[in-house]
Amino acid sequence: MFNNQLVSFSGIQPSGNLTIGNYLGALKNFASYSEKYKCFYCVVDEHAITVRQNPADLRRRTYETLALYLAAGLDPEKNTLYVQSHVHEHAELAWILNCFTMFGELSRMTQFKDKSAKHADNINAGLFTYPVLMAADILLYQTDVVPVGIDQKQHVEICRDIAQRLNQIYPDLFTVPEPVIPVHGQKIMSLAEPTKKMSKSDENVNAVVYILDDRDTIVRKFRRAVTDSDTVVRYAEGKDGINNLINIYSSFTGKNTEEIEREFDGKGYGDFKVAVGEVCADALKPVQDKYYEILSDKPALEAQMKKGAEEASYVARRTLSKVQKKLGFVQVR
Ligand code: ATP
Ligand code: LTN
Repeated sequence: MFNNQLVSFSGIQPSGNLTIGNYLGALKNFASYSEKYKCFYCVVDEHAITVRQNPADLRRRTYETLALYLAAGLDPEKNTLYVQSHVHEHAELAWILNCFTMFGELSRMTQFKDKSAKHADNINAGLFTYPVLMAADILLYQTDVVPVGIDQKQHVEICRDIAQRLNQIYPDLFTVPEPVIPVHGQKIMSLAEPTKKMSKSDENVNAVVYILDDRDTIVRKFRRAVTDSDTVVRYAEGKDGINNLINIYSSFTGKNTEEIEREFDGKGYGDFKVAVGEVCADALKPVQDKYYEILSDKPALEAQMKKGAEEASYVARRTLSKVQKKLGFVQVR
């Protein structure tokens, strides 16, 4: 809660071009909280450096990710939109939370295991304590709900464990947050290997549909999507490719599985793939148009970042100060 309002918090790493997985699993849902919640949406650049980043790319993507937040319909008057490294309280609270997080529990995080396998030459301490910084992000704002894709559920759960642990020692320190995971967009799979999550860091560009892909590219990628040898559009166990396309179609149109199966009754996979590509391209077009307009005005984006950081800092400072006081740090301000 913040000033008697429920709080929504989420973040996206500026670690690559955003995909329709990021859009359907997270970004698209952020705006739905704007009316009822106090919303904080952050570009988590400090999380991104747990994997090596080229500085020029990181800088450019930080602007681009913020521009996509705005283009996806997040009104900066109703939402606090900012960059994580602009609010130093995130890193400070993360240190404190590190001292209340166990080596064993961090060792069980599946994202750590996956990323360590993928970046075997750079298994750094930041990659290991990544969930602690994420817990700091969330807890600093006394967050009630965290809209994320299902891959982040385990991280929100460890954040809850950390909050509850501290609350037991220092009563009423933190709000314990809940993850909010969309039904159909919770895990969009790769178009080339539908048992794998669609990821912005995938090297195969044909496996991934980017939010900024043009119409022809989107339709072509869906046409080439890997499916099985069946022809009937039906959601069924083991049909990972077609299930993924049904989920994507459902997320973009709001139609449920039965409606979709009925709509494509008697039509083959080919027609369905083109239809998925078209609804995806239609839904992304307004976001893309707005994005290019926003990105063309860098000073305005920077002013936006500054305003967001000031708003976020105000709340973050209050929580950090409360934590420091309860822990026994001397405050002389
Ligand atoms: P990376 O490939 O760099 O690890 P990512 O594509 O997994 O990145 P993140 O920045 O880690 O993206 O995720 C931002 C948000 O998007 C998170 O809430 C995450 O759960 C969601 N998300 C990412 N990929 C998908 C996906 N394929 N389906 C649904 N949600 C997703
Ligand atoms: N870990 C997330 C990004 C992230 C986040 C957060 C999401 C960082 N801090 C706080 C929700 C709340 C990811 O990898 N997708």
